[in-house]
Amino acid sequence: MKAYDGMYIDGAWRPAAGDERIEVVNPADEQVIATVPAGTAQDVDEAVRAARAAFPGWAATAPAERAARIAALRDALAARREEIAGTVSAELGAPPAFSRAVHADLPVAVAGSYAELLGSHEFEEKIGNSTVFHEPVGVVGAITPWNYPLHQIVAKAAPAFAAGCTVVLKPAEDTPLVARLFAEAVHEAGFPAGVFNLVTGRGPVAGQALAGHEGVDLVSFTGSTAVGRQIAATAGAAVKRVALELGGKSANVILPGADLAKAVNVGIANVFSNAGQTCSAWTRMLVHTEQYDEAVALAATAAAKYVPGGDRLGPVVSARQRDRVRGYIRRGIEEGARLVAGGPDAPEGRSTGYYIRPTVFADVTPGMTIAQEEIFGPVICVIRYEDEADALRIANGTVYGLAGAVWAADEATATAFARRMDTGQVDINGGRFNPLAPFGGYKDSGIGRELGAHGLTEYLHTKSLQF
Ligand code: TXE
Repeated sequence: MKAYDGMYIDGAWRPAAGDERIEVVNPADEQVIATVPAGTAQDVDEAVRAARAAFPGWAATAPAERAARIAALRDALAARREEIAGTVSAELGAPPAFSRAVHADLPVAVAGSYAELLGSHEFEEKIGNSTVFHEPVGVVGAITPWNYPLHQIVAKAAPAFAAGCTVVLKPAEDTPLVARLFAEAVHEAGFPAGVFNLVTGRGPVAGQALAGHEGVDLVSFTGSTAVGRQIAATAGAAVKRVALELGGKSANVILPGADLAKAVNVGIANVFSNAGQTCSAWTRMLVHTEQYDEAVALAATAAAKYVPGGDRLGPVVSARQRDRVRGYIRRGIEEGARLVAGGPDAPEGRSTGYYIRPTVFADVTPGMTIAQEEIFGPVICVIRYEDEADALRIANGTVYGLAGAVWAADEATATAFARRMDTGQVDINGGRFNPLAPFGGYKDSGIGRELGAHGLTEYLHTKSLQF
């Protein structure tokens, strides 16, 4: 077990103000693998001061200089691929192949996209007799979750750096170790002191202090809708910018005429990867009544390939999340859904570790708790629909609107349906992930967009000069 010291503030590791520590647990074997300091309001205050002091200098740099630093950060992250993947596997429990391909490589792609984008992004435009300048908003307070721990950090820090903002990060208490690696990479990339600062700590202490700090101009939060609401209320009262990426309950709509086997198999992989801990996961599979039984059988077969502790399915992050997910599975059974795979008990041979049996529910009706609330585990609900209008009503019938998928015989049919979905992004017939496409939610799934040029805009003010 390793005891890590210090917070990364003003370009150096310095001792935390208090003595309290956070234990980092490996969810695969429940062993404590490390401890990190639990930051206090004092640590947050020091970090915000450093970020404020660094802001004017960083805001004044040429975009090409910021691009060079972000490119160096991308390279420093890429050079740490194995260390990052190993760390995320240890603190989140993700299988090694997924840790490399997604947890380590996706942030490299996102950082790279901002280095590139700065080559062409216009921070100035002419509108009639006005010149409009796009200027950095100032100090960003970034609060991130544990599910894609490094990606969530880079999706905030890279566009903030690109815009000319400085950052104070409070990462999730379950996964602070990869955040420390990120700070090392920032340091190595040669960012000026204070442009990036890291305070590890608990949400209600360090997180709350950061969200409410008067020296923070924008709070960017990814996490639960409940905490997001609190943060938005605090930010609103202070007339502070806020960006929120919250939960989801996305629909995978399989229209008649689609390739059913492909739609079900890709849909299962989408939900069960990362042990179901993906906010954009397509956790409701909507199938036409005539294909329903076939789809349920295909889903059960596909789910059987996910063996807890195997190379595709790790544990969930914590005992708390395990209990939460199992609670939802029990609730589904109580409310009358039909269990066709998995269940609430510990998987065979896995009494240690926070493992969940990959679970497929059939005969789920749209009003059931498991069809409405975000479960955040390897659990999928297969829901029957009668016609397209019914499918659309069900797809739009939750408080969330983050992502989704539509499968149809042709792209035009799928696109027409997707345009009527109240959701931020939809994959058409298994469309490929695009790191430049805006990502974010409608309804209770959030405010604002991350990634690409839209993500950069979140961190910019506009100022117009009239001539
Ligand atoms: O989230 P929290 P939790 C959803 C998912 C999951 C549920 C609970 O459904 O089952 O949320 O997860 C910090 N002031 N998502 O409890 O608490 C906290 O320290 C300021 C979806 O882990 O929202 C962490 O850094 N900050 C999601 C971050 O908020 C506070 C990803 C997220 O933790 C705070 C994660 C406070 N009062 C969970 N309280 C997604 N959208 O991807 C906590 N935090």
